[in-house]
Amino acid sequence: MSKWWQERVVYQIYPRSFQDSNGDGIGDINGIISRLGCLKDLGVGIIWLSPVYPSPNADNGYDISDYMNIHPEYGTMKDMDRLLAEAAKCDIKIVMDLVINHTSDEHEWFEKSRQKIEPYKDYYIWKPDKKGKRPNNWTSFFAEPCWTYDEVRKEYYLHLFAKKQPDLNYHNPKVLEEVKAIMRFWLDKGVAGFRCDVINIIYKTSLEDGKKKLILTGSEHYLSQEGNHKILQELRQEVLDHYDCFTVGETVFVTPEIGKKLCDQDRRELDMIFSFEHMEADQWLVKYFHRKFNVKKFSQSIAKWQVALDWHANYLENHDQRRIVSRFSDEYYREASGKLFAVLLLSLKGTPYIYQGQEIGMTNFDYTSIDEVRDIESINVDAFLKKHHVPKFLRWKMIKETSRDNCRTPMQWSSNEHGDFTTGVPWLAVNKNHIHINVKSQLDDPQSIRSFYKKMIALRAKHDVLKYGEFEALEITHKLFVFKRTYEDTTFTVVLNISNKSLKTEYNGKVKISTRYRKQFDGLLEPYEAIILEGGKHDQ
Ligand code: TEU
Ligand code: CA
Repeated sequence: MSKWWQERVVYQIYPRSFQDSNGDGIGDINGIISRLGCLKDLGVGIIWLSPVYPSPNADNGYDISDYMNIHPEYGTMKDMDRLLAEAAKCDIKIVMDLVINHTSDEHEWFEKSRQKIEPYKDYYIWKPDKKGKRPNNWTSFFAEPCWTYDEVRKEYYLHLFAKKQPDLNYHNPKVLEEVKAIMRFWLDKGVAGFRCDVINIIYKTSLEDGKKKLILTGSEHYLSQEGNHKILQELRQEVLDHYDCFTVGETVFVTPEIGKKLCDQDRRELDMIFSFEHMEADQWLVKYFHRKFNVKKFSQSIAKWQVALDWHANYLENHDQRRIVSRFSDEYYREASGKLFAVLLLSLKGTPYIYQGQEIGMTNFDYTSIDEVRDIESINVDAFLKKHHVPKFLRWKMIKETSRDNCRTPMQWSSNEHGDFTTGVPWLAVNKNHIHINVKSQLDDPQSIRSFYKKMIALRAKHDVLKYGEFEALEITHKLFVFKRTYEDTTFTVVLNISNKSLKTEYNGKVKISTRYRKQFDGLLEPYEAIILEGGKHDQ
């Protein structure tokens, strides 16, 4: 039996950059409410809201100081309740971001923990120094040491991300009880589930030194540990099972084998996960070592995960990734590739996640210096490279290619000043190309990328084969990705030319949907052309 979260399309909102309603330059909840009609029109059925909780914003809300409240920058709890009610009227469900690996160092629990006030004393991972050195040799995700010495408690605390994001201690059962209370609080309000931030690293089995590695030394002690699986099972049984909701896990460094365990409907942990492998097709080891986008690697990893899991969380963009039309294509082919990626995303098996702005083909930022960047990860990396005497032009090249701010520039609603994102000064500059890339101009243009997304979303809604069909890769080359979806007696064959060259293929026939409005396909593909061929089970 299918579930509502398999039928619907998710739209991710990064609240800070979506729509400002009061002119302070920061997107907010009332801004979101004012745009619900637009999302409804697109065909969105679920919104995933990146964090809107009180936060000192060291990592834009992924450092939470109060889980059961709303940051005044974004509005009030009343506004949040209104958002839930208004969204429900549009038949849109809302999923919250659950960030429970760490809190902010300004959370009351941490303030008390550093003073050894019970019951908070062991809510975090504290260790004395090791003969004048840090407690172990682990390294963090954010290019800084992952232990920071606290002058109050006179001990080190662990943080796998920024130093303002201390990791919670899941060896203390009280911490999990707090998490359950937070989840129930939001579920009782009517949220439809959670996107669970870095959810496969919350349980640290030991704090021993790790094997020295180029990245994430120590990760063998916390990546997808048995204790982590147990926690997920407990949250499912004690909390989630009592509501009509779903969870999507952001799981880092997962393999298909671990992914299978996490999503296994008998083990009952998560409903689906985000994997990262397809996002690594333009890097060596880490994203800072950028290399030419490898279409074959990209398509192969998508195919691998499609086959491995019964249900997947499919995405091409989010608030941590760069824009696909700039990254996996050439902006010269923005229109064509924007539509091609819409075909890809919406014809894979699983729940599709669209990131704000993706539906109009927004591009990477147009900044020219690090001074315009706000992303803590970029700022830390720049400082790290500077310390190692990397020259400025090279540092900027690396940051420009990889910064998370590439996708955090404000939403481009119109060609007006600041794209109608705000009437004030935006917290992060709006891309100058909002003059020609914006929602308003695409709304009524049947040829626009947005209209194409709308059409693809409707097509997916109509055809079970796109949602539930078996996936089979037919051909993967350095330019071509062809796969087939089969459900009962229907097949859809998806033919994608992920290159700027014209290509001949052996696949041809009647076209169901095309990025070029073809009815019949003769086997010749234009640059970045995508088509879906409809056929019976025994065709091809
Ligand atoms: O991201 C986890 C994560 O793996 C990222 O830090 C990733 O390594 C990086 O963004 C790649 O550029 C989640 C959130 O999505 C991210 O925004 C947060 O900064 C992070 O967790 C900490 O909460
Ligand atoms: Ca505002």
